[in-house]
Amino acid sequence: MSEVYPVPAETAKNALIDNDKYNAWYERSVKDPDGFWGEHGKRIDWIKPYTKVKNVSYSGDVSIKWFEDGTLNVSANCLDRHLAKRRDQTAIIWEGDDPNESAHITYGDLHERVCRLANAMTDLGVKKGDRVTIYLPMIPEAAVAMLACARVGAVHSIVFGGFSPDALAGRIQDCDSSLLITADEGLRGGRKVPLKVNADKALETCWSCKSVIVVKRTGGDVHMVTGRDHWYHDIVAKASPTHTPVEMSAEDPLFLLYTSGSTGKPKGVVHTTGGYLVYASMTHQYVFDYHEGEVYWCTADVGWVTGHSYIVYGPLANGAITLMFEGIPNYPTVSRFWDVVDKHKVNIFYTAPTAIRSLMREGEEPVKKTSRKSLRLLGSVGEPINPEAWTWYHRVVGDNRCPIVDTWWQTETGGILITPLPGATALKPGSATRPFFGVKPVMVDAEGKTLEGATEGNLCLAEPGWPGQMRTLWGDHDRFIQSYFATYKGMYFTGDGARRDEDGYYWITGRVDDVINVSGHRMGTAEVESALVAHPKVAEAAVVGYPHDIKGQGIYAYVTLIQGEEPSEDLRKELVNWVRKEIGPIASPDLIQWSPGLPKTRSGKIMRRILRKIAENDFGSLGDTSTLADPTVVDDLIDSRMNRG
Ligand code: 6R9
Repeated sequence: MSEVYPVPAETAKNALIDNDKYNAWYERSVKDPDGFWGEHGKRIDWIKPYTKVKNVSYSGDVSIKWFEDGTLNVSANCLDRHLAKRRDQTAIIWEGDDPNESAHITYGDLHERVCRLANAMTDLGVKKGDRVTIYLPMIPEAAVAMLACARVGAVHSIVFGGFSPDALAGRIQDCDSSLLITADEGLRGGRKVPLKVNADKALETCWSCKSVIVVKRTGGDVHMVTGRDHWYHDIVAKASPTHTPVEMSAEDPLFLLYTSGSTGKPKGVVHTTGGYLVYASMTHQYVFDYHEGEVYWCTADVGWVTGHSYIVYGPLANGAITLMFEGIPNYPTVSRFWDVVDKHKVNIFYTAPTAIRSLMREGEEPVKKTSRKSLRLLGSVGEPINPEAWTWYHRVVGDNRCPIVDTWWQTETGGILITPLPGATALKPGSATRPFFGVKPVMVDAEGKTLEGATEGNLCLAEPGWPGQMRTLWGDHDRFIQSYFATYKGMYFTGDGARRDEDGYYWITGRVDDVINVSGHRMGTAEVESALVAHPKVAEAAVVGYPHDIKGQGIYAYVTLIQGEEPSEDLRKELVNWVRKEIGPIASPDLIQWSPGLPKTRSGKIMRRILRKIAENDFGSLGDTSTLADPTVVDDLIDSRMNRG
């Protein structure tokens, strides 16, 4: 039995939703989705109100539509509608990498900046439906660029600033972006990131991209291509500060975001306008129990879905104060997070387990020497949080006072799906607890049989569903159906395994497909493999995850060299750097094992189950190895395994 943390009295006093309300709302949301979402859809402003609410089918061709005959503009919802009341209220608190740099941007300022960029983009020929790739550091211009796209009806695709030129190029090409918005350089932990240099390299192979807008962040020397490249500050200075938002249909795409799947090619997840915004704003309000005037900080990067829904769209749709942080948790010191909390009087703090674990390693003193008395609620996202990290977060960071919302969701789901609500849910360390409104988790076994009661299995989601769900994969609806709706008929398969306990609480156990989760970043093992085999000395590679103290999972690569090549320390380093260059630093293998042979079935399939076990240093229970073409390979691999911890 795990320890239970009841709702603290202080939280219960002001909470938006208590347990009775949760139960009543949940029941209605799954029994009468049209009634429930028909009401809650009104939390945002519509140009033309919807008359239809839900039109969803998880079978056949799979079609997901919400509020389909309504029209709206997301930027108007995040900005214009707040101006009467909040023109002078802070929208974004920006905290720079350098602790001496920060800024407050009001709703009025933000509105003007977005209008100017929207006009400048229009002058560059960007129209409704065009794709715009954003490759920016964590600076306010990133939010401005997103909202300017939404304002003119362009579909943004943000590429994380840590990705390589090749990864950026692939994502620009896949959606034929006509505009790229980037910066001269990024700044993280005192180090410069050569964004414009990377962008120039990427654009050598991107014919669709006709214009580049460059934000001056560091003032570093960059090459500007005449006719193609424009300084952000020049074009916005010339642009008009007012702009009429473009009327969009609820089901027009708002953004796409590439994420890793179990094959090599990243998937372009498509989110649309109306349902996404309703869901992002509603979850932001209720999961974080957001109250007027509170300072809310999500430490994610806008390059990930968490940054989209919970730094920009959810909070701004709610007229909240959202903090945007350019830096990293351990620069200039390991107290940085808590210094920022004190500096800006942060009330709600949302981060990833990997950050907690890395700070936990530094001991309590760097936390305890800060006040943190403004904190009221903590959040976690990105990977399972181990109970040890959870209790440290609760005790040391939250001084036993702040509830923790462990929020489970995915790029594909647009918003949080399984989570505690602070005023309603008793917490169990390590459990994401219960479903949000409209979300119907179903546990199935490998054969697709539905499992009832306390059980363990694969996590699927059944109808009715929630309006923030992805609609398709960019340009590949078949892959969308195959990836998510083909494994278990009539249900969305999450790719995660889970346990449901006797109280109906969910415990996410991690991915059951070939996706690994490294420091909360999703990585397809196939992506790392294809980067490795692209190296001229590599014949074959197999990549699996293994338990890692800080990162959650580390990347373990088995590499077979081509005939005549000898393993060496230099080659190992070369391969690590190669993968960094091909994909980005987040994909660097932690351990590389030289493998003269890989365990294969007689039909030539690599038996990953065995490779996973060896990487986990758990080779006592390899299971059935009788189908192996050459069972002696396994003994060799065990003998030279890299993880003996
Ligand atoms: C939001 C985000 C999605 C995958 C997901 C799961 C893991 C996310 C989690 C969690 C356990 C949580 N995950 N939150 N696992 N507990 N609270 O992270 O999206 O980058 O698409 O990753 O992350 O495995 O399937 P994304």
